[in-house]
Amino acid sequence: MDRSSDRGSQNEVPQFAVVGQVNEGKSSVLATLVEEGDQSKIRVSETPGETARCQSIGLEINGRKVLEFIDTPGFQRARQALAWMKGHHEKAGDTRALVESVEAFVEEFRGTRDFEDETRLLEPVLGGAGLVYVVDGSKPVRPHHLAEMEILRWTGRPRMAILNNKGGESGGFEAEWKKHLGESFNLTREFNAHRARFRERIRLLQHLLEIEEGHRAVIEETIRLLEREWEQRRNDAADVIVGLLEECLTQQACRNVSGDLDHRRDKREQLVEELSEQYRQEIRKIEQRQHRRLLDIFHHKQAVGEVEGQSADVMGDLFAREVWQVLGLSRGQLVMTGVVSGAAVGLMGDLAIGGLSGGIPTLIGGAVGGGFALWKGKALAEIAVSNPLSPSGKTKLGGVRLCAGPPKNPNFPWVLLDRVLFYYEHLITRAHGRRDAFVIDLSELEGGEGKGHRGYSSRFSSSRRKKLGKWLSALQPGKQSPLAEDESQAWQEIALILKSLEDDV
Ligand SMILES: Nc1nc2c(ncn2[C@@H]2O[C@H](COP(=O)(O)OP(=O)(O)OP(=O)(O)O)[C@@H](O)[C@H]2O)c(=O)[nH]1
Ligand SMILES: [Mg+2]
Repeated sequence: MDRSSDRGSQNEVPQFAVVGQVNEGKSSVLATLVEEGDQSKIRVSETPGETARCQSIGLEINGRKVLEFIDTPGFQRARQALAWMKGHHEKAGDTRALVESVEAFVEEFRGTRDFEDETRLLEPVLGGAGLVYVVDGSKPVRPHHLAEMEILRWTGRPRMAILNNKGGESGGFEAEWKKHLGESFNLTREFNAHRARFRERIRLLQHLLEIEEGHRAVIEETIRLLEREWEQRRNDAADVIVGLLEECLTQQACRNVSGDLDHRRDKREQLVEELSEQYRQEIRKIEQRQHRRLLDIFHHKQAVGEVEGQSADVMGDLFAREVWQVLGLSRGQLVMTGVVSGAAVGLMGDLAIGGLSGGIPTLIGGAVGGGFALWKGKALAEIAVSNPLSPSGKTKLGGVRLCAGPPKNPNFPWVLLDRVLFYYEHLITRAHGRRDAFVIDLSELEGGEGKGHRGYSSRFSSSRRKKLGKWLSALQPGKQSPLAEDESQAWQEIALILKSLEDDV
């Protein structure tokens, strides 16, 4: 067994064993650190003893393993194990190195049932891995913890301790823990398996560097690569968001119908409702598909359950009235931004001249009442149904071509943008060690003081709203694509927004 501390030439991947008392959150800490949300790859469970064997988990960047962690079974009988080691050490006349008693212990009990977990977890440590000791700082220090710390100290390996506060904000035992850990570990740091984010992951890797000087070059390179890869993810996410808005704002659901429709009001209404629903379904699908791409970018594919091959809905319905009440811009902001989309072009024009002036020839569905009153209550997300082919509304065969979409409410692009930003923020703040369902509850926004719009867009600076607005206004069904310059400026704004969300959290 090679246990030399300078183990590993430059080519070798640094190895760290994650150890600790059973059920303290070792596997969860590791899953968060290496971003592994797949339960079949790293098992996390409330049942103690879930990790029964050592398992090697690589931290991979661009398909290359840069660090190796070993998830280990938890200590179950640390006090008895330490007693055996102490006895062995005394028998040897106290002159041998402490680690020799740890080695003798593993030799003695390997393959037996007496100290199955202890021998398994100590093997990689004696094999040369650095040590990451995980404790739950929300619970008090117990005698078996002291025995674990003592055994780990005896191994002589570089070691750091992690306080994973399972109980939430502050368990009140951190000070006590730090005192004890300070005596046996080179370094003690807090890292929460359920709340740690990108920056904290990077910081933890930097700490590994402090205890494993021998691997400085590899770890520094790893941190650089991770930083670069994170930036790439943000850029990819900006692409997805631009794509989502472009696709949704230019989408319509169309159908050719017979020409006598003008005389059949009930049939017309039914058709308008069918087309509107078809349009809503298509938009929901686009939104879900693009959200899913974000899940992939942030390695969270496993966080969303599948229902018959479709990802389960994590955000509630896009067209729900409540969503439109809290997301998007206020009336005043909309007017100032001058953003109009699709059918709202006409309505906004009417608003500008103080009310509806003879209606809009292309609109045949729903009431076309006065201005913003249209977008209250149920009608908040009402879909415009239009005939884009000819002013007369006739197709060549004497039929009529009806198209549904987008919603009349000019807040549509901003609602879409706010939703995807919420999604993004939840994604980047979700730790991979969590195994509960990924749910975003927009009703959280409904609480608090006062009413009104509480999404991100209503808090943008007016110059940001204008830049985005210019691009969004050009995105309309059947219209030419926006100017490349406007699109590129919008992309940059979105990338900046994403960056600021990372800094805020
Ligand atoms: N709330 C909360 N729960 C946590 C945290 N870390 C771990 N848990 C929970 O604690 C339980 C045990 O977590 P594991 O990661 O499986 O612990 P382990 O130390 O690997 O357990 P064994 O492999 O059985 O020794 C699971 O139910 C986790 O979801 C945390 O930071 N916060
Ligand atoms: Mg485990």
